[in-house]
Amino acid sequence: MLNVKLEINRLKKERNAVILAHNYQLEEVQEVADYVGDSFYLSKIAASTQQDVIVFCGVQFMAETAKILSPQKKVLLPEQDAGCPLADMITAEGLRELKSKHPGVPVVCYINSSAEVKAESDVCCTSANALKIVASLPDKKVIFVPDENLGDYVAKQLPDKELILWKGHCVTHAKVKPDNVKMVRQQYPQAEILIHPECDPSVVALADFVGSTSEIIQYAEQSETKTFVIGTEVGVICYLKAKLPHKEFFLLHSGLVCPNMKKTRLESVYEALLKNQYEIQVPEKFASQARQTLERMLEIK
Ligand code: CIZ
Repeated sequence: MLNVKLEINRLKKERNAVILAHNYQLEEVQEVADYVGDSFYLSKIAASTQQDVIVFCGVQFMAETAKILSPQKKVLLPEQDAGCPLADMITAEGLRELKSKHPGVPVVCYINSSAEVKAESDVCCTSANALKIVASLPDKKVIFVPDENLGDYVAKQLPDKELILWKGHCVTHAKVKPDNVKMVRQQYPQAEILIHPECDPSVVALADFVGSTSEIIQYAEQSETKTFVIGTEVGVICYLKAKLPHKEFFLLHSGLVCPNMKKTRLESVYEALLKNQYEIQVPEKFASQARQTLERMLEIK
């Protein structure tokens, strides 16, 4: 019988490939990856990797970002239809319309957006650096797209700024309600509750800590607490359990499972390497502008 993990490693060497996996990927995929992390970390790896091929285990906008930053590399997305409903909630045309109502106001786009939307924006951000990116702009008014919840969180942390928000949201994080937080508080009174800013503001308001996946991981590593309830996609718990076996992790809501992230399996990674599929292409007319938007983010320290 074929040992898929061994075959992946063999093909990876043969193709001179690197495997990047997002924190939301299945455990079996995280295990074969060379790098596991959030999109900010993975985009930096994509921008600097020496390998010829990048297998991006994530969703379309992530693989697209890797291709924009490394245009000379072959970027493969193992599951062609692994999309992001949040990224699909805004179009470049919709953004142009919003910009026309606020001439001269800079646009910050969340990395969960298409190349075309990035091309229409001034600077990109992830949930790990959204505060820093918005704070770095000299302007008081900032257009922030497409995640309304993340934008609301940023606006509350930066009261001197006036954010114009787009009404988009992550359908997975939106499942969590304040009652879920109240219930786990009773069930695990000793636990700290760590919540992603893509959740509704009414949920975020009840958190002990609010942060991106990488910030949640770092917080759990550094905290003295032994029990945590995690309010983001379940893949983060797989990572935390493997990294911190002496601590306990519970999921805030059983629906925190991103169906698109879960499309990629070990077999998909194997097939991607074997058949060189599915290659990401970004039309140059968007790619060069989108690259500037991403590079501005990477330059902001
Ligand atoms: O930035 C990312 O990768 C996303 C989508 C979430 C997070 O908090 O890491």
